[in-house]
Amino acid sequence: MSGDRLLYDYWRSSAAYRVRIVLNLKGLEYEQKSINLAAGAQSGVGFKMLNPHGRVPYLIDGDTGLNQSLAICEYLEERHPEPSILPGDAARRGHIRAAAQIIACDVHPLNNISVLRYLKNDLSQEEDALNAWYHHWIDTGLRPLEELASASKGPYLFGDTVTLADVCLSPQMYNARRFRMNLEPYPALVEMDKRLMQLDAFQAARPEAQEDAS
Ligand SMILES: N[C@@H](CCC(=O)N[C@@H](CS)C(=O)NCC(=O)O)C(=O)O
Repeated sequence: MSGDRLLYDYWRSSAAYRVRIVLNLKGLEYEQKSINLAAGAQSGVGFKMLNPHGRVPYLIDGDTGLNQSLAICEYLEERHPEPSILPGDAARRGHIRAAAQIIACDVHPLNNISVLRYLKNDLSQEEDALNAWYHHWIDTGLRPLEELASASKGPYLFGDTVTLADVCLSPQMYNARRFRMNLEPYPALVEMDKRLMQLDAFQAARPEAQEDAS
């Protein structure tokens, strides 16, 4: 079965990390092909022919090839509804998607590798400016999520079950640590992330557990 499912991946990609978590949560086997983003492999002809967007993750599932992590996660949810990462009624699912999108749409795109390279190489920004930029946009996303985490009646962002919002949270927390962000202002998120990282699906998806980790 895993022969039918191939994830174009990179150990440090937080967008690919989300997809790895969902595949693991749903117990779906998959093979991985590493696209070395640090070496620029995302711009290689072979990968660009497959995925003109030139970014990971990219999932091949049988006859289907898909990019965009949230689209992939929702595709997997529709194909394999249990356990659900979008539980509840339309309103609840809307809230879960909104929290996930704070990270995936409002924070992550501003801190992506190509954006940071553009700031550095084309706009001649120094390391300090890059760090200030990076931390600023993470903070704008983590603040409202900290409120959500504090108000949650369960161990995860939306109560007792792991949802798409948690799937986006842990990779973002990993990323923030990697760029030495001070996480003291977000104690509820730090605790929530610790609980999430105790789950097998999250452990197996963490960057250092990937074969291409260096
Ligand atoms: N919105 C996309 C973002 C994908 C993305 O930006 N991936 C990054 C790694 S986390 C990437 O491949 N970057 C390569 C580049 O910017 O050149 C998603 O959620 O899948």
